[in-house]
Amino acid sequence: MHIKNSSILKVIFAVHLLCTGWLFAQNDVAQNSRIIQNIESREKQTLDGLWQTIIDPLENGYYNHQYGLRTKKGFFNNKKPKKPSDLIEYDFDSDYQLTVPGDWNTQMEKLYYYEGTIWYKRSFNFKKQSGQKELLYFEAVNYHAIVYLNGEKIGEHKGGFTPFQFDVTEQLKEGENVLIVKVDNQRKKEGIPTLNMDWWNYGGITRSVHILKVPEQYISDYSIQVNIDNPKLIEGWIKVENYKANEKVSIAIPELKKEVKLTAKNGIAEFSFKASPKLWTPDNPKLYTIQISSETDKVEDRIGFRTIETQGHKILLNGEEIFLKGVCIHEEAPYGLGRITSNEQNQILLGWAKELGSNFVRLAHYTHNEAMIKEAEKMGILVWAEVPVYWSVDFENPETLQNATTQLEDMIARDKNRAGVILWSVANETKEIDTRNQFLKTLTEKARAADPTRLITAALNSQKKKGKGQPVGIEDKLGEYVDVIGINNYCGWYGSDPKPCRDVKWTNSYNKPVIMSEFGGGALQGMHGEPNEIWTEEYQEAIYENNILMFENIEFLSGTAAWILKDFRSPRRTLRRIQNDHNRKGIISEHGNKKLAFYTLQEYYRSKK
Ligand code: GCB
Repeated sequence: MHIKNSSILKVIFAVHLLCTGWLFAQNDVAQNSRIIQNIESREKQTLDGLWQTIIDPLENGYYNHQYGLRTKKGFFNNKKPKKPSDLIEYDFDSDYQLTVPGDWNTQMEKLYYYEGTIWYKRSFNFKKQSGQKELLYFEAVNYHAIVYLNGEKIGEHKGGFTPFQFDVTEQLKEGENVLIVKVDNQRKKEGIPTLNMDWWNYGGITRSVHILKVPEQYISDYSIQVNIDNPKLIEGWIKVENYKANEKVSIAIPELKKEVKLTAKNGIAEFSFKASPKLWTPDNPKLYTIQISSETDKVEDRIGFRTIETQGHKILLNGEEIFLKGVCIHEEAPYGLGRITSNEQNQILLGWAKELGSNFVRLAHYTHNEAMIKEAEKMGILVWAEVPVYWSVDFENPETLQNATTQLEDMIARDKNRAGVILWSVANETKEIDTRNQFLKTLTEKARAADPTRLITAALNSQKKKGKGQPVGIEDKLGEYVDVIGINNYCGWYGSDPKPCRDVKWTNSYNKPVIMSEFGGGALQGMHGEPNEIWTEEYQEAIYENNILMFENIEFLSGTAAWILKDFRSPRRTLRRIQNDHNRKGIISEHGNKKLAFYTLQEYYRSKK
């Protein structure tokens, strides 16, 4: 859809939204996020560091022998023997320790393949302050977290890659507090992701945990960007939690000499004002300091302004056509393994993407850490952000849809102010069946309702060859619902030799841009041979050379994202002498060594306008 000038489509869409009740929900969803915006600018107490843990594969600390829920004997009570004859069959304090943030699989050899429950316990001192609220904020826990503070259950969360928070003002005590989290990363049919995937199911409290300190009336959320039709208008809203009637708020952009005073009605102040910011581009990723204040609170952010839209087969950034020169990234640490735990690791991965000549990354296959998105934005790299609706999801299950929707909305809520993010992806390689079409249609609608300003996409692999020597056709029904079509296509790897790829032609049933959202093949870094010898760097290089020739023949192509920047761990990849539990399609090895294909793609991206 050409977002800017398609007024007829807009009217049809609005009527459709009205009929389905979405239009009324639009602002609610966008302004009703479950998490506070911009934790970076908040005063906080960190709960990172060593936690005491108990490995509990049978969930013995949660269920009794009859599989009833435990009460008094639950591990969440953190009981200690009071007299010598007391029988208590667990003790956090003499058990293993694990570091937070971090996955458990790479911290202890015996947890390498572990999927199940581990209990985490952290004691900490806290100083209460009157007039202050405390929010317990988890940046991510994979997958199911049940959280107890001082023996009381305060909530639970499912989904391994999005943040969640609890207001713990009531439960938090002056002095010592005990926080216990049951973390379970067992794969479930109804989960998002589901049972089957091609990455390591790293378990644990994988990202940081904080206690955020906010005033009683606080700025919980805001949205700020230029109008998508008019970049000389800055607009958005500010939300105050526990607001007073007619709370005074303001927004200032000192560099533009702008300060706008507002009154929040029912806690929300909407704004729209004229300004002429320098627009954010990959070559000049300009960010402005923004100050938002209420009567009792203040936050600061760094914001970029840009427009993004489609026009036929083109993607336009600030009104100008852009070709997305990209690479896919898993959130796995460079030079080593396991989940990313520091911003330096984000910087290394994105630095490699830059060196490749990329202006774009696909952050596969789930929501990456917030610092990664911010870092990409600072470096001038456009972002495709994604939820783990991957392969064989339980499309008939309404709970699964609810879970996917929550993950999508939470991702959008967290990153909606990032100019670098241009695409929300709702799915990867799902089977073209009616239940999936309905499920993903709903997700595209939810994404659009939460954020009508960005493009919606999905990575498809349903393209079909129409016969020998015939073109490959993009006809998937989902093409109707997305703005940009992602195509995963392994020409030269799965089922064909590299050479014929150069002659493959494509057709597109939709007047929409297409991104080749995955392509490539495997190679063991350092293994050399003939270009027809599988697993050699030369074979992988031949795949890249021939795919690049094919790309030049696809006139509706508006971007490519190679699979993948770095070799990553996957238990699907069992071939011991080559894979050794790694997907070898990286153009860089897990040790940071570049393969030949890196330079082939670099040459293409450096020459491509
Ligand atoms: C795909 C998937 C990706 C896999 C990749 C592969 O199509 O989207 O998650 O890792 O293929 O290596 O086969």
